[in-house]
Amino acid sequence: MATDTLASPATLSHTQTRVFKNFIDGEWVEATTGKTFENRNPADTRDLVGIFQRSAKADVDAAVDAAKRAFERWRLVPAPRRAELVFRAAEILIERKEEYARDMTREMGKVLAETRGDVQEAIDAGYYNAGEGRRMFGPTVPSEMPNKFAMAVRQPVGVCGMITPWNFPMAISSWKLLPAVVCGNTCIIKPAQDTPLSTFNLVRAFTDAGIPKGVVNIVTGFGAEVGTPLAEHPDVRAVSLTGSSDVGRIIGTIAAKSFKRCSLELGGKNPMIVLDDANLDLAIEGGLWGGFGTTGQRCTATSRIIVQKGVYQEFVDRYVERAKKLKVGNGLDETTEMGPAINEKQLQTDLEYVEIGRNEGAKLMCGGNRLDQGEYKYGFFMEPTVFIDVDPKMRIAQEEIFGPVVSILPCDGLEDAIEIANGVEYGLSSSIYTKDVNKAFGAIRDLSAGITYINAPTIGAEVHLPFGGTKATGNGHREGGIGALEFYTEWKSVYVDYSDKLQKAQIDRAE
Ligand code: UN1
Repeated sequence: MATDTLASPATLSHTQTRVFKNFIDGEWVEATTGKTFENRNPADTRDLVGIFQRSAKADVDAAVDAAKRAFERWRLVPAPRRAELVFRAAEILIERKEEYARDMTREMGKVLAETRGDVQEAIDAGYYNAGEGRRMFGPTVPSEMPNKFAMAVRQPVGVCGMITPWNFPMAISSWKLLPAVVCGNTCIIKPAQDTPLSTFNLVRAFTDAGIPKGVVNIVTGFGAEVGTPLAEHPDVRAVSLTGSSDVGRIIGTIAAKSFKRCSLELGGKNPMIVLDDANLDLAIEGGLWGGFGTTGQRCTATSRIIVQKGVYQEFVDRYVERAKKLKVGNGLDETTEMGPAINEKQLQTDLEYVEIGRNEGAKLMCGGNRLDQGEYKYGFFMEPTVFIDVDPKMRIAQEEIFGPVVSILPCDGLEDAIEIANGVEYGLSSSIYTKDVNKAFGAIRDLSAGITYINAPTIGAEVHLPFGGTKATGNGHREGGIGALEFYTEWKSVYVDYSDKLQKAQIDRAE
């Protein structure tokens, strides 16, 4: 496959700050607005990670135009060839894993072990989707009539718009881009304004692997200025968003008006149930990882822990003691266990929920404060926070906070726990700790969520299984594995009549 010549994605200004341009039609170009925005390290805002283009509708239009032209060529490249390119991009990511993980920790704050995992998730998605290039299975079925052949094949949808979040800036971009490209679509991606660099890095791997021009395009900027025109564009046939339920409502409504495919991956308020017979050591370990990993900024975060009364006190005592000891700091330090919030606004939201919880009468057992002295001075840090004796109706037990604030709720037993678990508007992930196989299977059946873990917390999805949720978590689509394939392809049913005569379906019935 021919490699397109590409200009450098970043240029050095006189201050040595890297300036990143949009990537449209195989060229790195400035936004038509002439405006830019800064990407700063949330652990230390003195650290300027890069300067990015503040784009507008005209930039989106240029990218869609390029993607539309590229689609006519790309859809004709055999899927196994398209997949080889994705495979090569994954191999490039392996070589650059450490560099890209460090870039990601700098731009979004989570600890290095986790940003390495984020890059690894894109690699996994690369390998999985590359394999899909030789599958893309469809049904071949018998026809009702003699001498007639019937099958259904997958065809690409066309130009796809992708709006991605800051919490998994490479992994979630890869969940969208990689299957879309293997299926023969062309793409415009608008990364979250807090974390555009990791998407650039992913696309760099693509360009270095030899992706033809126009197949993958990046337009950076803000939601209303880039995301909205992208979703509105009549030539964009599919829109995939991972973000908040509020933004999901806006994008879903826009897409519905022009009958676009639309995949929405939204909020969560994920419960972890701990029954009396659970391995408590394991449950405490899991609850800490699920609650405070990524500073609680996962849509799959374990934000509610529902504990049966027989072990409630012991669980609370031990969990809180451990939470207090978590090492908060800059994620580039290998000993740090929890990084900062992504930005000032998110930190303020987290702190507001602490106030809300207090006013609702939940018992604050640890944390609740901003950390702003010494090493924390220039970042958006907060203590790991645990509320106990939380009532299921309280706002801290109902609303997605997206921060290091965990609510612990007591329950009487499995039935009660499931009722509490299901009593929220979201349904992304869920989990139960028990040694009783009957109870585990009961929970698998009855928890209303797209994902259920047994004896593990609510985080840790693998790329080859469907990812998504029920209720307000989305609109029924799934990413990952077969789910992505469903979204990025259209079915075409094909009938081949080799009887040499007119056969009428439903009418000609040989007796
Ligand atoms: C998210 O929570 O926003 O399952 C995505 C996980 C990760 C992906 C999370 N593999 O926790």
